[in-house]
Formats: sequence, structure tokens, C-alpha cells
Amino acid sequence: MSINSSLPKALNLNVLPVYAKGITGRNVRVAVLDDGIEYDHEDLVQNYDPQISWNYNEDNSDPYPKPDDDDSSHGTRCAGEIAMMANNKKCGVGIAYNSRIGCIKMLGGLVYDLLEGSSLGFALDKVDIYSSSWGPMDNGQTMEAPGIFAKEALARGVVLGRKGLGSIYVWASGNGRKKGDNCNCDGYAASIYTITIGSADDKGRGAWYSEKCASVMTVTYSSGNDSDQMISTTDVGNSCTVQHTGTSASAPLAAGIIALALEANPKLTWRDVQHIIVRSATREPLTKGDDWHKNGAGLFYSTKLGFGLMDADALVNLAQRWKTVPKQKIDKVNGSLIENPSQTNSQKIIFNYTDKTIRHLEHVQVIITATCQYRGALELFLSSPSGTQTAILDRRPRDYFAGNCFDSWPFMSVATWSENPYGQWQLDIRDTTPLVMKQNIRSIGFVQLVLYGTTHAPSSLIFP
Ligand SMILES: [Ca+2]
Ligand SMILES: [Ca+2]
Ligand SMILES: [Ca+2]
Repeated sequence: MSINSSLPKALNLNVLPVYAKGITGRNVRVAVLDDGIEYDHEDLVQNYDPQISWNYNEDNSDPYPKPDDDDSSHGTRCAGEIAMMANNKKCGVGIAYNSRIGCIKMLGGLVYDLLEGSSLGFALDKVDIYSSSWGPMDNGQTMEAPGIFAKEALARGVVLGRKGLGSIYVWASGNGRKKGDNCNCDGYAASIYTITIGSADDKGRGAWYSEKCASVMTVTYSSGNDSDQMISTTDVGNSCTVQHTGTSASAPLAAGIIALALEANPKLTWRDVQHIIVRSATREPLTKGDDWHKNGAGLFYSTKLGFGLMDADALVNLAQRWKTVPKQKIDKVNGSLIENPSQTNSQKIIFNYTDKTIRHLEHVQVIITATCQYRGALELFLSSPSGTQTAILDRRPRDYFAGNCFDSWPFMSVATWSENPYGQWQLDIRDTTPLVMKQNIRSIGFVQLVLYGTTHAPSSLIFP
């Protein structure tokens, strides 16, 4: 295949065996939610799909980026990673180079809840995958959830999108790692409806900017240090760049790989897609010194790298033989605070799950309300009955917020995927402030554990 020679190394997430099967993203429609797309770009024009494109900033059907503005190149760069054409001697090859690409322009102006909600629900009957590389400020002190409209749009998308199979929302984990940010403080990334994507560098480590948190599901390669390789893609002005970077570059790569899986098996539901990513991601190229833990179901997980690097061939193979998972069940358990007067700056909360409705876990949330004096000093650890301990919040030294520190905030974790949740769960709230500042945690209100999963294991796992 002539595309082999032009495929940049950083984009090689084991996609070549998939192309050899003739799978290239055909009939799959991907929309990037971004600052526009140069749809007449030579390497995009053929795959551009106006039906899945809109400009919410100016409220018209033309999502062209602001002309002569290099700062409006983000959407065009992301789109190229997914759908650059093959064999045309221009720029490079998109991961799903025969998919249809659109842009929902919404980062070209003031961003507000109604605009986000409209964007996340645009052309719900046509878009298969929405790729988002945006969210709250990555400054290590913001804690922000989607507003009413955005939240509603995500919940509706997974029910009504793709003719009831559910829209696929791909989300960048964020670039705030250097500022101590944690993507579980970003309610978009922490949503169970979004597939949260981090970045690995070409040395096989979590990239220096890539935020960690327990809702990171998987990683793709992106840029590393300045001297390392960056991502090649289309750029505005009908040009090409070799300098696309950050988790912004990782999410579209994941969207492209998922497009290949959807061509291989168009019947996958939004939850099927998450299951097959968990099972096909590979830890092998990423073993250098990151925080891997084996969970109670035998799956390795890291809050930096999720279940590992996406492997397109393994994902597509699993997609082809995957049978739809049973209906999602949800169970809730209220926590009880275990008083520990000798250690006022560390609290323990217990949840006893004695129901047998869910025996095969997917997502877990801890919803917590608490007041404190220095939010960034708090760390939250969740332990499952199988003994898996996961940091659902790391300390964020720059977050000096005091007051209603957690206001029914849902901390999400995928670390216990496929475990049996029956038994005792424990939440440890640890305060890392120096002893001079006593009693950081002022009060703990309602705390609840929410379990998502199924009674029976997915049949594709029982009879592989
Ligand atoms: Ca090309
Ligand atoms: Ca962030
Ligand atoms: Ca997520």
C-alpha cells in the first residue's frame, strides 16, 4: 500500500493491519467541536460533510475559521488527524481517511452553556462521533461542571444518538498537568458519557502536560518534550503542520480509531465502545514507571494512562466479534462517616453494597458535599471490595478555594471496570496541609457511591 510510506510514525497506533482489511472509516461521520474547519483544504475537501457542520458562533451553516488568523487553526488541525485524504501527496493520512468530517464551530467566540448544549446535540441523527478538545481552564484551581444544557445534551445524545445506539463523545483529558490540574475537577472529562483521552509521549510515558485522573480511559500518542516528535496534520491556508500538540491532538486520533471500529461494527452502543477500548488498549509500550495497578478483574489501570495505549487493530478485531452488552443498571449506596477524633484532618467513609443487582462494574462515582478551608490540599482515595485503591482526586496545590469545596460533585472512576462491586467500599479523605493549619475539612455532608454496570458479564467476555 502506498500509504505506508507517508504515514507519520507518531500516528502509527497499529492502524495498518486495519487498512489491510479494507477498513478506513467509510460511512462513519465525525464532527469536531472547535474553532472552525478549512473545508476547502486540499487534504480535507473530499471528506468534508456540510450536513454535520454548523457555525454556532455566528449562527449560520458556514464553519470556516476566521480568515488570516493563525489562532483559528485548531479545528482544522484536529480534523486533519481524523480525515486527511490518502494518496494525494498532500500533508498526511488521517486515521480514518475515508470517514466524513464536519465541524461544529463553537470556540470562535464567547462560549456559554446553551451554545455548548446545542453543539453537543447538533445533527444527532447524523453525527456518529463528536470530538472535543476543550473544557474548563486547565489552571489547577478550577472546578467546573457542564451547565444544564450541556449536561442534558450529553445524556440525551447517548440515548437518542445513532438511532438509539448512543452518540460517541470523545474528550481530551486536558493539558494542565504542570499546573497540578486533575481532570476529575473537569465535569466534562469526568462524565460517564465521554471517553476521556490522555496523551503518551514517544518514550512511552504519560506526556508532561497530560492531566491524570480516574476518569482517563485510554491514551494515544501526542507530542513529548520540545525535541520530540509532534503530530503532523492539516493547517489553515491550505498548508500542513508538523507541530500539532497536547491532549488536543490525542482526542481526534482516538475519534479516528473509534471511527474504524464503528465501520467494522456499526451496531456498537456507546457503552460497547467503552468496553472494547478497555479490553483492547495495550500497556506494553507504556510500562516505564507510571502508576499501574491491577484491578480485581485482572485489568491494569493507571490514572495517567488509563487502560493503556489505543491499539486500532485489537479494537477493530474485538468490535467485529462483540455482542451488545446487557442494559445498564444503576445502584446507589449512601456513605457513613467513621468518626476518628484523633485524626481530624483525615476522614473515612464506608459504603456497604449488599445488593446483587450489579455484579459486573462499569463506571463508579462518588458524589460528595463538603466544606473546607483549602480545597487543593485534599486527596480522595476510593477502595473497592476487591482491594483496588484509586486516587479519585489528587492534591492541586494551586487550588486555594475555601467554602463549599465540593457541592454534590461527582468524582468518577473507571479503575474498577469489570470488578464485582459486592461488599464494602471505602473513601479516604486525606488532608495534606501542614499541621499549623488545623481542620481544613470543616464539614462533610451527603456522600453517595453510584455504581453503573450489569448483572451479567458481557457475553463476549464469557464466550470469547
Ligand atoms: Ca493526504
Ligand atoms: Ca483540566
Ligand atoms: Ca469521561
